[in-house]
Amino acid sequence: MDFATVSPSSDADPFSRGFFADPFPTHAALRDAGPVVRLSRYGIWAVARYDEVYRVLNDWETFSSARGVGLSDFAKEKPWRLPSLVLETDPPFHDRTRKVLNRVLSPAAMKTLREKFAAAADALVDALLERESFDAVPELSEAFPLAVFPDAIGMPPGDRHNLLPYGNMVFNSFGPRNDLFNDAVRDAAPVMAWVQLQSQRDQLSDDGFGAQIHAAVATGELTAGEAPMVVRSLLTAGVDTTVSGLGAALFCLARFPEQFQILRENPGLARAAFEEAVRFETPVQTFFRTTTRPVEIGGVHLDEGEKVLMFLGAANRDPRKWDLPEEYDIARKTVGHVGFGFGVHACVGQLLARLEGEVVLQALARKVARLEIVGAPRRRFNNTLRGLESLPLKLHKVH
Ligand code: OVV
Repeated sequence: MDFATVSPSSDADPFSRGFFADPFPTHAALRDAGPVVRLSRYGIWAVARYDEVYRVLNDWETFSSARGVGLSDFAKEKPWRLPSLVLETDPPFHDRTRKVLNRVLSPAAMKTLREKFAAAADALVDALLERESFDAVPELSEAFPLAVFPDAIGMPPGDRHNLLPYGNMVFNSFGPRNDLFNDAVRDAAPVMAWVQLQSQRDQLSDDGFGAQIHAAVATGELTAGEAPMVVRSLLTAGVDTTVSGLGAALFCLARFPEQFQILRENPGLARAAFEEAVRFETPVQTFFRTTTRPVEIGGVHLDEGEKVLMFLGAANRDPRKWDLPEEYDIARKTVGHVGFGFGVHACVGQLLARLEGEVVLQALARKVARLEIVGAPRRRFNNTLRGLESLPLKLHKVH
């Protein structure tokens, strides 16, 4: 293709507070502008329609992760942290670390955790039912992952709260060097050192995910240097994401009370209700890829070495793909949503995330008559994650 193609362009800033407060009109405009759109502010390409997001996710040979899945191109800029051995790699190198994580986070592994997680969810909801009202972000959507996930990893007690600012930092770092990025990484050194220490074998119990990752050194699957880095990936990707996912589910069920009543009548829909919240709110809103060759998307030519921004949240509400995408409907067939990505990099922790979501929503479905929002919810702004800072809530008891 050596003829000029006029490609759609947008001056939208998808990393601004105005956008984060209400991304949906811009999502619609980007989808309607064309299958691929130039974002003039950043000199990058973007895909916001379902079909193109799906295509980019599923073609790792053309759309590489090894040059970083944020705006920064590792071929041109030094990464701000040591690149992840799973997120920021391509096959075949990627598949070695991925294989270990697939095993550690397998369906069989989830089975061993279910009872413990369900008991923790029941206890937390029971305690919150005794309260007049509470802030569901710190006291439920953050408290639950912090109560179960560090134990599942086998982390030592104490300091576990550091996981939240650490995740916030890393997810901000995928964006441009705006104030969110700069504020998040300003005091990064101590928390980075803390995470590195937590990732060492001698810090971890003998029976958690951490020890299981380190065991892959003995089998020759990982080197001794790689194992702590793979543990780091769990510590990075495992908390803020599920916090945002649980917050999304609570916010949905509180705003759509008829859906909560459907869930109460059939607590077996808890997993579906969580999944639909992941589609509807899309906790991880965006990731980038970098083109490894010249490629055409919908008649538009992209050069090699171009950053492509995938709007996962826009794809999950694309009316070309979904019926009534703006409705939270726990009976919807959500199969195919891209809230956990797709392809070789699809969320490796998605079974754990679903387990957490399921047990919390089951506890609510069985114990709570109604969720009432008792104050103004506030958004938390992050370059990658969509979530809440505050959700004042009251749980009404079943009588
Ligand atoms: C999916 C994800 C998000 C953030 C960090 C990582 C992975 C990692 O592997 O470090």
